Amino acid sequence: MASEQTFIMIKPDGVQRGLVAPIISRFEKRGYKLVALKMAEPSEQLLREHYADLQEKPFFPGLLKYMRSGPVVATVWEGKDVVKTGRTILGATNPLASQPGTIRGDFAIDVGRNVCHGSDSVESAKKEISLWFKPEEVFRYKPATFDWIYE
Ligand code: YYY
Ligand code: MG
Repeated sequence: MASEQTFIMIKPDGVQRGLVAPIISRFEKRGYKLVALKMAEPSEQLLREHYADLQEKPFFPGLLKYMRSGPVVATVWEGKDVVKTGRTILGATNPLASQPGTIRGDFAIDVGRNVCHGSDSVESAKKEISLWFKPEEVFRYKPATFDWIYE
């Protein structure tokens, strides 16, 4: 099986609101494998690279301020179709448009406080993982549950 990876981040509001465990738990329970995790206070430079495609947007200064308002928890998850399914687990960018049962649909209201980030494509996942983690911080292992999750 091709081992796809995605970058999932709990944003400062998610950390402050005690949502680290519930967010991680949804990925674990679904069957995805945690391969990297750390708390960080991202620099402005890192965030400008992370959100490079949004630099010209009117909300960018507010996004930068929000993302630098406290520590975040950065994670990498691995498994079948994890990039697309990860986005489904998070919900829509605007929490008010997110279905109940998704993280944003259950835990958030405003788009500028949407508690989590997830890579939007396999290509951006690769870019984001290499931006936030050194290669040796991303682990390789076979979980004991593997054959109970994949046929
Ligand atoms: O990938 P995702 O986080 O769902 O949305 P993006 O379009 O990449 O925007 C990144 C980030 O920017 C979003 O999670 C909140 C913020 N944002 C905003 O504050 N106002 C908007 N109108 C759009 C996005
Ligand atoms: Mg995005």
